[in-house]
Amino acid sequence: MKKLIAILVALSVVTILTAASCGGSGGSGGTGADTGVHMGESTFLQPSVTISKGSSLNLIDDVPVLHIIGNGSWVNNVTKPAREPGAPVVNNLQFNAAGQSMAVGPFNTSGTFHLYCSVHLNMNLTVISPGSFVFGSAIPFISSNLAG
Ligand SMILES: [Cu+2]
Repeated sequence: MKKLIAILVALSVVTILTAASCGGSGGSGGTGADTGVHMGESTFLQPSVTISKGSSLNLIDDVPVLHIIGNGSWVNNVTKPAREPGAPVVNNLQFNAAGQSMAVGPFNTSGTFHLYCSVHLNMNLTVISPGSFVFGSAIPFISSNLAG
C-alpha cells in the first residue's frame, strides 16, 4: 500500500512539473509577441515599426474614426496600392471603433513593407522586418576589409 501511494505521489509530481513547463513555454512563446501600432484621428502614431521576422503586427484604433488599411502608400498626395514580394495581404481592413484591433501578418520575409490608410491623406506606415539579412551580409564585407 505504501508503495502504491509513493507511485501516485511520484506521478502527480511529474504531472505538475509537465503542466508547469508547458505553461511556461506557452506564455513566453519565444520572442514572437505581436508588436502593436496605434492609430489616431488621421495618422499612425509612429511612422515606422520594426518587427521580428515571422511575427505579426497588431493595428489598434485609438479613436472611433474610420480607417481602411491596405498594402501600399500615399505618394505625392495620391494613393499607390502595391504589395511588395513577401508582404502579407492586407485587403482594406476597416476600423471604426476605439480600442478595435486587428493583426496583420505574419511577416515571414525580411524586407521593408508599406501600409496606408485610404481614408486619410498621407497616413502611411513602414514595416521593417530585418530577419537574418544584416549579419550574414556583413561577413563578406568584413573579411574583404581584413584581407585588404
Ligand atoms: Cu485613417
